[in-house]
Amino acid sequence: MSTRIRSFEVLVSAPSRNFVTVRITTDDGVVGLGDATLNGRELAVVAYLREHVAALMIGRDALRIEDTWQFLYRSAYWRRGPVTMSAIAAVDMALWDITGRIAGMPVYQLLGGASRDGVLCYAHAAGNDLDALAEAVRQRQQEGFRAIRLQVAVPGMAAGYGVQKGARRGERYAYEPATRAGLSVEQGWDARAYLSYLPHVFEQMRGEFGAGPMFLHDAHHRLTPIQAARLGASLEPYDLFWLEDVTPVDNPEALRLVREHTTTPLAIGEVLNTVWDFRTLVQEQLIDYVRASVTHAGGITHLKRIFEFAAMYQVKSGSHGPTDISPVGMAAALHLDLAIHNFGMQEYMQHDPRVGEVFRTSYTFDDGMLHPGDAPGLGVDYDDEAAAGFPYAPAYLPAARLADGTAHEW
Ligand code: GCO
Ligand code: MG
Repeated sequence: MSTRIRSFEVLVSAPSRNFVTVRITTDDGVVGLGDATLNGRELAVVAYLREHVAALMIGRDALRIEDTWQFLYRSAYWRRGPVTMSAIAAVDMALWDITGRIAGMPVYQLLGGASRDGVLCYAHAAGNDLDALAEAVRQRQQEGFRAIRLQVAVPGMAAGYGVQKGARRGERYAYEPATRAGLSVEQGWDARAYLSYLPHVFEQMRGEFGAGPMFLHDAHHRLTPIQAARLGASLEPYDLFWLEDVTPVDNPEALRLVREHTTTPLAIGEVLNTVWDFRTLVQEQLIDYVRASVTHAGGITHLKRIFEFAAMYQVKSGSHGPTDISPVGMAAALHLDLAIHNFGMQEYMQHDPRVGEVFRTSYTFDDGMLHPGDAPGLGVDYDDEAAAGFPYAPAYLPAARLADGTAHEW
């Protein structure tokens, strides 16, 4: 048996949106997949992998997962950042996949086995007004979701985060931020209007749906720390499962102020990539959920490290799972979610059906919970023929501006 790496491919396809996939094959023909999709900056990671990683991987032992992670991280010399950490993540996932396939076991078994029966996940509900939002919530509940993220357009504001222009009511795929229609679409932002409207939104939704469903909300880095503190405090009566990305996390100390003013649970981290980025947030217990993704935070090996670090401080996991994480990244997250002790919640935005033509998955959804399945490895296969029908096309994330034209966090 030879577990040496024979080929290293970087595949780009766009079934409804762009995905970057690493495929590693051993001498014996065992194949492993990894997700390297960095929304809106996809080709930077492709170049990193093709030009700077591929040659280093040929001939290495695919079973040396930890050593490969350390080698790629340390030998790059330059530290951290989304491009590097997504590239390393994809290689790491592919090696776990290969190891699982050789062992004949799902990856979660290699990670210590299942710590729970399934993975609690939340869906998105978005609406252009409160009626549309309520309809979306009802639909998600009918689909079986117990936890739902609520986003709504704010009256008087050109666009509300999380709602796509022209989205049909209740539409499951209503939110796909990356647009192919030319360059970045610009949206308006008005924090005063948002802050006074949001408590009313949650009051209405609790009134309509009662105390049962778990509700979440994402402020997408748009508030200053004191605005974030006010939002958290004003939403306390509505019992949020978490309030996400209330303020930009370039400055983690800013969360101290937010924390002093509210007991609404806080989740942060989808733009962070390493355990070091989480140090202040976790050690000072400034957040309740680590929102990093397996795709952008160094793969299974490194995200596990981040979650275990967080566990020491009673901080739980909250893996990022938007549509810009491919089914390979999603599967990797689910194996990890099932195995770790301090699991909190998994985001499950659900891909467009075309994604399933390229990526054949084994994970299942039932009664509000996901399960990675018991296929060996990650349980995902890539269909080259189908992928050929969905070529890459540049796509951009939106941008936001204040009413006077000032550039703002989107
Ligand atoms: C989330 C997110 C995403 C991001 C997207 C950016 O909580 O799911 O905020 O939807 O905007 O992943 O690429
Ligand atoms: Mg988010």
